Amino acid sequence: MPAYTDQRTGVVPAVCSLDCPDQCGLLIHKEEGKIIKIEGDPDHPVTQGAICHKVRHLAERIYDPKRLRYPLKRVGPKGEGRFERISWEEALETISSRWKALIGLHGGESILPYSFYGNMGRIGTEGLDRRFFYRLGASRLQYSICQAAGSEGYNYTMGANLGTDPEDTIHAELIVMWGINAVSTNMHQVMLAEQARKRGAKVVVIDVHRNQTGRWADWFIPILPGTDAALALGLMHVLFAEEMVHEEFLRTYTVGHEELREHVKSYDPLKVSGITGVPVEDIYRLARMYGQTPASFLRIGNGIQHHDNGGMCVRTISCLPALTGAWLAKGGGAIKGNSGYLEHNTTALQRPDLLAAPTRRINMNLIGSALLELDPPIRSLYVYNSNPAVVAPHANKVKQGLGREDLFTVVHDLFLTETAAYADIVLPATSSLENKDFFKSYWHHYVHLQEPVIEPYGESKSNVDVFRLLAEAMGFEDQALRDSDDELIRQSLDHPANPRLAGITLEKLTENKFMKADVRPLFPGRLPTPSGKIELYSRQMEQKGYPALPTYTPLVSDEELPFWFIPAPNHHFLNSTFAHNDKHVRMERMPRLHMNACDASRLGIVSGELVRVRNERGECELTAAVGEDVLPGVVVSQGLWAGKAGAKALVNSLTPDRVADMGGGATFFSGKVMVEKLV
Ligand SMILES: Nc1nc2c(c(=O)[nH]1)N[C@H]1C(S)=C(S)[C@@H](COP(=O)(O)OP(=O)(O)OC[C@H]3O[C@@H](n4cnc5c(=O)[nH]c(N)nc54)[C@H](O)[C@@H]3O)O[C@H]1N2
Ligand SMILES: Nc1nc2c(c(=O)[nH]1)N[C@H]1C(S)=C(S)[C@@H](COP(=O)(O)OP(=O)(O)OC[C@H]3O[C@@H](n4cnc5c(=O)[nH]c(N)nc54)[C@H](O)[C@@H]3O)O[C@H]1N2
Ligand code: SF4
Ligand SMILES: [Mo]
Repeated sequence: MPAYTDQRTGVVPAVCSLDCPDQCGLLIHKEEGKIIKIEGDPDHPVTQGAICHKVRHLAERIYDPKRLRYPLKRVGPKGEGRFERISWEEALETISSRWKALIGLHGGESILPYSFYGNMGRIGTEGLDRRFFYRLGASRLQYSICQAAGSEGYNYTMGANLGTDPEDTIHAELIVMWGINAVSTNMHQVMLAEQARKRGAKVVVIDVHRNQTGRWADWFIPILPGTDAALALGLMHVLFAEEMVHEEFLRTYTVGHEELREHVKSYDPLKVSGITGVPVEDIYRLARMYGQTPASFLRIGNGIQHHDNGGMCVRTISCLPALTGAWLAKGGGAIKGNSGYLEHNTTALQRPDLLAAPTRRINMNLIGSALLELDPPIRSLYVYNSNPAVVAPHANKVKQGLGREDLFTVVHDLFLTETAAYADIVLPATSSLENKDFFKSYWHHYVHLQEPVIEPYGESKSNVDVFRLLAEAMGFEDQALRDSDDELIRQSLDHPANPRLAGITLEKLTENKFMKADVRPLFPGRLPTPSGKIELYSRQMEQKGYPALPTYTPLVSDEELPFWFIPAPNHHFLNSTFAHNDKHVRMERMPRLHMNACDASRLGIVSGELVRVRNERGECELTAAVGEDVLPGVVVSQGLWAGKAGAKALVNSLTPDRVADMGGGATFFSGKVMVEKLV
């Protein structure tokens, strides 16, 4: 079979590599070897031919003249962005000689890899890179910036990231989008909900911001930040009090329902209304809707878990479907994440045995403090698949750390990002359409194969290729660091411990491009919790010092400032990806601050005016958008702006680097700020 790269003109299949639950099947239209159009694969059961604007315009990013073509070395001060072209030989020689010297003097732990999911391909993102840094004996990164707190919380209740099959949610009769801006961040869940709606389902959105998802809902419920656990407990109070619980489901599939029944007596709607800002009658109305609809589905978003109390909040909400037995109805239940179904063989892929002795683990949410304060210090940082200068909390601390003269920094990326501006050496990365890799969604149940569809851009190289070259330059002779792409994919998919992947092989994927895992409904069945049941009461949590029952804990109020600040994602960027691409910046227009009309009029602020948002960590300038889309005392921005348009709009300069209650998670949405007119 000819390679897709040889096919100069025509349509070839692909998969979207971005950190987005939808993981779409794509069709790439080529002419003379160049991409001219990208569309959704109409034959993919979840994509159904539809994709977002971001990726419809992905070719603008792939052929953006600002894209990196060659390795670079820094010639100006750190952060300024002045670089000179060098060869790959010089780049590899510089890196390996610096690292050999550092390892000799200070040990491998003086080097820290920093990465996330700029590309979700498994061999390039958590494959050969892990092998390489294990072999190097580097400090290890705790991957906690995204869903860590919520996953841990959900897992105490359900045992793993296992939820409803999204394709079944067309049968749901009530859909609650809870802390998720799905119109922007999970558009195919919205398409599925639309199908359910046509059959009569109602859509409820619970959010601190009436954004496009709130506007799309049948019923939008505004809530105060960080109070969702109290709302969930209030709903449980009414469900038990009005006998709307599924007693048989509770007896058969849960532990601790008697304790929970007692416990939630104290969360009466009056008290809960005082905490959440949700009117008492709305709490009753929602509880009755939920209690009287067998096929109710909760889509639990990331918003609620980027808070000090985020883990417990998700743990609490995830108990709700057990009360009504919603798990038994087709399309009922909940999704926080579904990655538990598609587990591949991470031990074979990542080879933790290559690490000779345990090394320290560094929470990525604390990267600023880690660079500034750790003893013994981090002396070299290798960044790939991530842009920490923009995406990590407490950005001014991060930049100060990256600015350390004695820190040897290497950044591998497609663009000269804000992080790359601090690098000593910058390496050009291929886009996912130039590589081979396999992909698994953390929401739907499909596994995808990506084969290169275009030639590498300039001298750019994939993550896997770079780590193979670095291994060679370091003199590492292990076969594990020389395995081919195909071997890495085969080793990952060969996982007898997960029968759901049986039959999904490299060969079959090459033929089919995507395949659905063999996923069965959770009930009847045994969950991977200690008891095998849904743990409404969790001994595990008790042993770790958490309350054993779902509980509401108020946010940490670190400063006496008037506004909760929620810097959420936007529609046309993906985190900071696309924030450097003119087309996407134009579509998004400008960085805004949504505020309530009462607050704005008190401060003499009108829509369209520039305002300064600040706290003790930093400040930024945003354009006021005044109205009724947020409650008084709450301000919301959208998007991780970067490049020129984002020069003064670095929202993470304001966010706290406290860690959440679980998983070492981030608390992006638990900060406080003041807002003033910019005169
Ligand atoms: N267009 C686009 N799509 C994306 C991304 C992107 O940047 N842009 N990012 C991708 C990634 S990495 C992720 S993790 C997901 C994230 O996508 P989502 O799961 O949607 O999570 P967030 O967008 O972080 O937050 C969702 C919502 O939570 C709300 N929120 C904040 N605090 C609270 C609270 O205390 N209570 C309630 N009820 N709501 C609250 C916010 O206003 C926001 O509307 O999206 C992915 N998809
Ligand atoms: N204020 C605030 N901050 C947030 C969030 C928020 O909601 N609010 N969301 C947080 C969340 S949920 C997440 S997941 C993080 C995400 O943070 P990051 O993972 O850092 O996401 P991006 O900003 O998209 O950066 C990804 C980078 O990887 C590069 N890249 C893409 N493909 C490849 C590749 O194949 N190889 C290499 N070497 N590089 C590649 C891209 O060009 C891009 O610069 O941000 C977090 N930060
Ligand atoms: S970003 Fe999400 S919705 Fe857009 S194409 Fe990729 S997977 Fe699909
Ligand atoms: Mo994320």
